[in-house]
Amino acid sequence: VLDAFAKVITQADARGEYLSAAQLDALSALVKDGNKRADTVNRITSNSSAIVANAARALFAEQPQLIAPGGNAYTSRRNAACLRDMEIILRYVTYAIFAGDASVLDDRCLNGLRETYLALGTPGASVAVGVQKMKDAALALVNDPNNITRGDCSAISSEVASYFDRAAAAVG
Ligand code: PEB
Repeated sequence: VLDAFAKVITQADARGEYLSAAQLDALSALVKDGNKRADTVNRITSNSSAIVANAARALFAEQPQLIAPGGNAYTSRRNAACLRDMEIILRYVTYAIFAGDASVLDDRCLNGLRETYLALGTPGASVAVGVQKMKDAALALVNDPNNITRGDCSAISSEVASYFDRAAAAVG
């Protein structure tokens, strides 16, 4: 598991080089905007149950075959497993946001997930739709107009979006 600092240091060390000016600038920007990152993680984390439940409800409304007899999320056991999976993915996305790096998401959540879903007969494309719905909810929180401090959240927004997109692409 790497964070944004460890990633850059690992890369520089592999070449036996000092950190470049561009790398130092990028890491300094990360520190400067650290409150946006922490606030983002805090907002998503404290709304995680609603994010997961709403995304799953919307997914099942759009794809009712999932919860109909024979569907992969049919029976309360499988329905619960589906909600649990969405919760796991969201949790790893929040770790990646805080770390500023996707490696924790890749290594501990997405690695092998496509194959797991193939083996289970779980439709990965549907999971990807659920992840996109969580993304929309998360971005709405990040860009909440009732921000305590109004500021430019475009960089953190696109970074947040990229982790959800990465999760969706890994299974979809
Ligand atoms: C991945 N999901 C399931 C299983 C595993 C995962 C390993 C099998 C074991 C179990 O049931 O617990 N586990 C999960 C994950 C990590 C992990 C992400 C990462 C660290 O350790 N079914 C649908 C929807 C979708 C869904 C599209 C959006 O129709 C999910 C939710 N996952 C789903 C379902 C099962 C499952 C298991 C329904 C149960 C399938 C079954 O038992 O037949």
